[in-house]
Amino acid sequence: MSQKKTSDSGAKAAQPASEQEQVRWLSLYEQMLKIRIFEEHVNQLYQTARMPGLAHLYIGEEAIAVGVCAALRRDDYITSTHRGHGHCLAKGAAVDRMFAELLGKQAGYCRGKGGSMHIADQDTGNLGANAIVGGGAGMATGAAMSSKMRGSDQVAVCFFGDGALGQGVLYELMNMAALWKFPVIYVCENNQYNEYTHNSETTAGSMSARASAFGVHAEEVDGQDVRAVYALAERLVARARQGEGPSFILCETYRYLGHHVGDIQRSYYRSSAEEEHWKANRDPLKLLANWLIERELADSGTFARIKRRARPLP
Ligand SMILES: Cc1ncc(C[n+]2csc(CCOP(=O)(O)OP(=O)(O)O)c2C)c(N)n1
Ligand SMILES: [Mg+2]
Repeated sequence: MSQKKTSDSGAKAAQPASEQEQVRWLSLYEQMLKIRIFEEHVNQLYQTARMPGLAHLYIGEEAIAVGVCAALRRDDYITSTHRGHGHCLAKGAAVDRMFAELLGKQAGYCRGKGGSMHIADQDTGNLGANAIVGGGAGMATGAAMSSKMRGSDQVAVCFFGDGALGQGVLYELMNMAALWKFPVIYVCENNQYNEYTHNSETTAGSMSARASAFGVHAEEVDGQDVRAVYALAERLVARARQGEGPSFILCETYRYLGHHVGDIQRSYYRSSAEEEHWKANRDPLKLLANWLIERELADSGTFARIKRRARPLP
């Protein structure tokens, strides 16, 4: 089975964007910004001791959730992770109910009983975040199996981190999904770290080859380039809907902040120079903004308007 590298969405970029494309890219920018601002607020809530427990922030990785979910319908399914706020928002969750859940309020998605790592929302096809690393794989594969048995054309997406590649259950499920051609897409968010350990110390061999070994179609993408993620996801979602079976996307990305909000002293496992490099050169919002400005599809006024709209709460 193939393992392709989709690192640049530039092929289309040389041509003038249609109005429809412009609207789409601006919408993706707005969704990424909404997630970023949401996460900054969550960090603030933690730092001011107003939020019970911890949260794992998605800042830096926004292009993956947004690019993939933009290729899905509302009735398609996702499963999420401990770092799941971005997935929930990108799939259509409401910001106020998300905050309510994080704050343990009755108005939250799980009546405040679940908190940051257990947000589920049936209305938007979100089968739930999961504190167990790799724990969403069974649910997503099962949802895809159900879709196939019901003769529906719904697709299921399973988001997980590179650390989940160490969970054996993932391989049992990929094997089953490949054999029975389930409409499931396994999206690996390779942010290089499993908690405080670089994955070079935990993960042997090729990540994509682990999927293709089971006959799961595997592709790699620059997870900071939302246009590339969207283009690839759209192609693989269409493939799954047409009954062509499961696929695996390896997204290269980086979390800007700590493993969780309390992880503020990180120098013992990674350098600030590394963090600064990603923020300065590989930021998904900056990359898309620069592309839009270069093509005269947006200017400072456009971004100011988007910023006003993207504020999580009025
Ligand atoms: C089965 C299981 N083992 C260990 C843990 C503790 N744990 C929480 S997050 C994490 C690392 C996850 O790394 P990765 O999957 O790469 O996700 P990331 O945090 O980088 O997004 C671990 C080991 C857990 N939650 N579940
Ligand atoms: Mg990781």
